[in-house]
Amino acid sequence: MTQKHFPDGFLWGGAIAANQCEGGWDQGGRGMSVADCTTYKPNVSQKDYKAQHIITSADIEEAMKSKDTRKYPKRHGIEFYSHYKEDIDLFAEMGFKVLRLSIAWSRIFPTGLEAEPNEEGLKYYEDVIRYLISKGIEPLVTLHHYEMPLYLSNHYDGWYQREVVDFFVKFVDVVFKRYKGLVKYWLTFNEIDSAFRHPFTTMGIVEDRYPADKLEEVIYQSLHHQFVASAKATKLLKEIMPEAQMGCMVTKTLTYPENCNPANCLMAEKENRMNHFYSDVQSRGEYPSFIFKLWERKGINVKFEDGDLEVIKDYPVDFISFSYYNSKVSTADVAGKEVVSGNLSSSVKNPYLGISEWGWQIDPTGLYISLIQLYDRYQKPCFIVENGLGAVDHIEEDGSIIDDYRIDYFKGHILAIADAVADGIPVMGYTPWGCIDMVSMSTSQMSKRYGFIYVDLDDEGNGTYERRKKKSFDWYKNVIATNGDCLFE
Ligand code: BGP
Repeated sequence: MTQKHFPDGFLWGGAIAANQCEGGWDQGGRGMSVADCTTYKPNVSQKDYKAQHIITSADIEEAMKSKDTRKYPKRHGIEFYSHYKEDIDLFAEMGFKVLRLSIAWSRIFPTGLEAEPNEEGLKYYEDVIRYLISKGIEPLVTLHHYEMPLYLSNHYDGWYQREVVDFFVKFVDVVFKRYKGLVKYWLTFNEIDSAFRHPFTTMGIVEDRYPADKLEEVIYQSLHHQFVASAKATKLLKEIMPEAQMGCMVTKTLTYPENCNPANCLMAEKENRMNHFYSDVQSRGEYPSFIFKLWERKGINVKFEDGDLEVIKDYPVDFISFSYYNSKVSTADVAGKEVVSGNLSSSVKNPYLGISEWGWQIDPTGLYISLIQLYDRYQKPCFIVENGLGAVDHIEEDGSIIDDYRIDYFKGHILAIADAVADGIPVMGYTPWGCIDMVSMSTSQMSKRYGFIYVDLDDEGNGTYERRKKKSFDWYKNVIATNGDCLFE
């Protein structure tokens, strides 16, 4: 049997996002972002992902008056804003080849409307990027990761109003010109398919501002604006830095049928097709026909401006990036079946899989299947830019953190990637989510930890922010040092 190998130059690393790690929410001239309004929600069921994310107009009013950072944990994150050198040193010690990070739009244009960008914000990211490069770490930058200036949400209906496309393109133009020659890999919208799951986080849409029967149309219209903005950003990238590459970023919510009952198979097929809709537009450059039919049936009217379809067609992404945490199971007959949670989704329980403390099903084979599906569909290089296990970690008396559960999780998933690589699928890299503990996206908990590095901070915001290596730190360091070979021994 031939020994499996990861390709030379495989981009091992980790992923973080400004809204969950940066903090410094009122420093450096940053404006308020939608993420500053999300509260710590320990009591919301993991199965009710809608309730984890819902934000009302009254919640926003209250958040705008408050300076509290405990109630709004994303305002402090893990203070990467001031700790970035220490954190990057630790990433470099693990041997990272790449770090996925995001730029907070509100740090560059505090309301989104300013005539000139905020130099302090631009300088901050330049410092971070240059520091990464000085340590041999390639930056992979997401332009829009679950935050936008709150002002645009309040005054332009988030992504619903067309002008926001121009505001975003202006932001992107400034960023590309400033970081030209420094950043090779870019992503436009993080998990663009979250539009319906949490419209506020994804596109600044406050659901109570629209009649319930209009909401779906509002979201599709906003999504169209994001697709246009993504294509325009890709066009700019090709003009400003032809050597750089743009990726889309989708949540891979792989759905299995519960059994071979054709009704269940059809249901799963339709869910997978809907999951692929977003990358279909961004990668193939075309809306799939079933969406037009769906809009027709539902009386949804999405306005396209002249040139929209052309720019989407002419500027598809170069590679497919995605997050993968769990698979799902579909059945036409849910009655009496146990329901489990997942990343932004719920499903009936799959009896063949283990489950995380947060009820997410653990399925490494599903990652291999996802890579097959995405590569067969698009024939473009794939990049796994999020994957990981949220777990409660315990500090032993001697100060160590023995997170074998996390090591097992990663081992299974990296071996699944190796299977895909052995099939000839071009996988560019792997950036596990939350390579350093940070505030959870859905519930704003700190206790849901993903990192190789522990951060001393609890759910109530108490702690020293001290960083500490977990057992998985050295384990991952060895995986990178051997380019994955240690896993095949
Ligand atoms: C993805 C998001 C991330 C991240 C991750 C884990 O959907 O892109 O921002 O946080 O999920 O989710 P959570 O933090 O809610 O556990």
